[in-house]
Amino acid sequence: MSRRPTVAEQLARQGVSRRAFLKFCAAAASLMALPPSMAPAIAEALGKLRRPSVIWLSFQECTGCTESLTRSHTPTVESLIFDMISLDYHHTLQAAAGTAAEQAREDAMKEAGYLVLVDGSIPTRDGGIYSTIAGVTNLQMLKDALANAAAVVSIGTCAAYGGIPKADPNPTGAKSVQALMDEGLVPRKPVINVPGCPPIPTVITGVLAHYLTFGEIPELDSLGRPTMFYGDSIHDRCYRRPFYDQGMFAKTFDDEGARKGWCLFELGCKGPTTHNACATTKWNNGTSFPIESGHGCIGCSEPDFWDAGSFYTALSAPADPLTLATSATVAGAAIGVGMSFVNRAKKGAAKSGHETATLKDLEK
Ligand code: FSX
Repeated sequence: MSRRPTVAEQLARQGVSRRAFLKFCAAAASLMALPPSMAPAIAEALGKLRRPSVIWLSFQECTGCTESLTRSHTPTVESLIFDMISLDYHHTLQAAAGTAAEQAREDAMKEAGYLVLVDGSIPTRDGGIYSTIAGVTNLQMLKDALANAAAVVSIGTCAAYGGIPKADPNPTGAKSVQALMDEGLVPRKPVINVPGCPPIPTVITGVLAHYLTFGEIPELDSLGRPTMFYGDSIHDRCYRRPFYDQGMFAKTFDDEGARKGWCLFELGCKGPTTHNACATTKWNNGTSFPIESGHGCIGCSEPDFWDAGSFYTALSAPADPLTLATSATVAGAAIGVGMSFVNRAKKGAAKSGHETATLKDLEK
């Protein structure tokens, strides 16, 4: 097998200048929440790195994760990152098809130490027959791919926690990658969960950049998510938070409060119990995120978000014990909820319903 080029060699072949590479490293440092002064060290590490082989397996999913990734604008950090790995197999993006594609996957697995990226959950009922590729069940394909893998990145909530395919009644017996390892159905390897339905493209590439640069799994939270991107709740970083703290809530999606950008908590926003980087990294090249577009967070980066009740029913309180135990800021948010209700009680304006009169009362 021919020697894989280093990242520096690969970029030079593509005409990427040293200056552009350093700029990229500064952006990568920022992505990984590191100071810009780390850029030269990142450049040195990445420059010497041989492009690792990556096998991307897509199982039971909607292709939203790949769609998300391809919604990047070139030239971007995302596209550069993908020049840094050897993406040897990806159902949607690969040029090869049929036997040639499957041969590429098998060839990539001959050299140990590759990275496996998985999107989609894995059906297990009836021997896993509900999703097959080239006649091979997803379960068997994952089992084979993990045998010589260095680590696996579960891209999207389906791969990380089962996601929508696992939602009640889960007809295919869908499971996450981690669940299969815990049950001994596939080889155990280090797992990084990058949930979101779909995940933010910058988060996917940021996690890959970290793994490539440091050669190790980043710090993870108790749900296997990198704390650099999932350490804060949406609520912690939400620009509408000052309204929440003052008890100023939109009551409908088109009332006066909604028009003024007030907090969407009472319209069902799951920001206080959801950990992700949407409020800081944002979407569409940093343009916006759902709350900025006027809709509450649906909590898509949390396990079982689809079965957790209506997206439009308010959380009674940020009561998730895990959240409360691990996030002092969210504990502060709980106090914020209490304060907001006290404020409203004081003002005698805590009427339920949809009329803007309540909002006017609040402003008295
Ligand atoms: Fe799941 Fe991804 Fe949601 Fe869709 O691959 S996380 S259904 S955006 O596509 O897996």
